[in-house]
Amino acid sequence: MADAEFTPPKVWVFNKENGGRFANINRPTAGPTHDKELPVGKHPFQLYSLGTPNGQKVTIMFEELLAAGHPGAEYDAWLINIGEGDQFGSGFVGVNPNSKIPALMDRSGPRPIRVFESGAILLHLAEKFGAFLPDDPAGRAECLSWLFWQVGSAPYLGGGFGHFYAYAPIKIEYAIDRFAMETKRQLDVLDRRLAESEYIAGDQYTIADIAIFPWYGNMAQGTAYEAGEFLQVQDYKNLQRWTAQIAGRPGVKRGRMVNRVFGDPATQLRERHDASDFETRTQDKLEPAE
Ligand SMILES: N[C@@H](CCC(=O)N[C@@H](CS)C(=O)NCC(=O)O)C(=O)O
Repeated sequence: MADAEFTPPKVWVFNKENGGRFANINRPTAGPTHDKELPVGKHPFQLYSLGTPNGQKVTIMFEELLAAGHPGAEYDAWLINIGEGDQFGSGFVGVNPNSKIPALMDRSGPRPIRVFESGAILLHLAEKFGAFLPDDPAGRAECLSWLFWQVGSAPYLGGGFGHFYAYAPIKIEYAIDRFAMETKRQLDVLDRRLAESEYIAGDQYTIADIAIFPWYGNMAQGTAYEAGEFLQVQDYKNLQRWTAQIAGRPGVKRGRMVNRVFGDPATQLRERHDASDFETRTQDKLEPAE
């Protein structure tokens, strides 16, 4: 097999035409590629994002905060099209030097505060509103442990399993086996935890659930990378119970729609600038079918 015989050269060379699904946006350098200011709307929070699992964590958090009675959590959600390279515009890089969605400007105080990394954004908002983060030391430690578990684990699921199973230009048995095994191990970690407690961090719904659901709930529903059958996700009964429970929450249903650019047009609210947008500005209403 040609891959097994590959000998790395002395010095790695960037091959733009590697044939992978995201070859057009991947590059080995950071920093902006062009000047572009970011728009600013009327609300205290300005979110620059896209409805991928990492993006959904933050839109679910905002919708849950609003549903829980925190009107100060009103937000504008602007669309960042990562396929077109919007994440490399100078304004976006100013908010997130790592050029990845989601990125947040908190304009609720005297000076704007930038926050990047979805886990940091969830923690920032939880602390700001005193919501979805237990305040007793043991509950807080459990919640943060699972939050950081998610941030550290999901790259094996997405960048590892998802990339080699669904996006790589060639199917490499070694890579798919390695990351399928790790993904199943992670699903088992969650399944065992959810046999012990209703929610991830205990008996309360927290930012740990909000972080974990968009990745592992999508996986449990079989929608991520269309790998439900391959990974036999229905076997994880406690994870399935929790997934159905979280998916039914009104804030989660709304949060999953924001900045979404795929699927049923009625589920796509590409930009969100007002609570009423869910009724009036979904894609089926903006571009009705002929
Ligand atoms: N660790 C980051 C990961 C963010 C991330 O990987 N974002 C992806 C979309 S899900 C992205 O913006 N990719 C664009 C790129 O890599 O150029 C977080 O949790 O916020």
